Amino acid sequence: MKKVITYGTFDLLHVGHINLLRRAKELGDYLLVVLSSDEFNALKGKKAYYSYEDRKIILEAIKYVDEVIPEYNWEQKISDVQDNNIDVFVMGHDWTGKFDFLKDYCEVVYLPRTEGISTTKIKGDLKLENQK
Ligand code: C2G
Repeated sequence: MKKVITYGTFDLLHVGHINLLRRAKELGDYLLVVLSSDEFNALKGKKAYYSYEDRKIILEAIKYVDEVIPEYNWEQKISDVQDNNIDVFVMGHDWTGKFDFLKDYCEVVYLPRTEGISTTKIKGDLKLENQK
């Protein structure tokens, strides 16, 4: 069984996330999503709208996703790949090159991002909408 792993916050789920998850799953038979904890998001300077628990429930409902585990820090990726017998690591191409150190442990694939959508854009658009 070919196992794929990807990481992210996946807040305010949108079509960019779904495109990434669908294409990640297409690279294997099993997709493990490592979901940023609320504490780790604080480290990334992000505050998700939905809690970790809610973002996990939402991700687990997606047919491309087989398993969701927490991401607590930047350092856990090598052990995640080894402990879960991962064959392919996938991220959007905004991360190109950042995780090449994983090439010693698995295939590393950066996929094009979906243009025109992001959680930040959604929050910004809604803010403007509410100011009208
Ligand atoms: N993504 C995408 N297209 C978008 C928005 C996001 O392909 N329009 C991808 C990102 O490239 C990433 C995934 O969807 O691969 C999740 O995006 P975020 O939730 O923003 O994740 P991020 O904050 O980049 O966290 O350790 C790595 C970090 O946890 C990645």
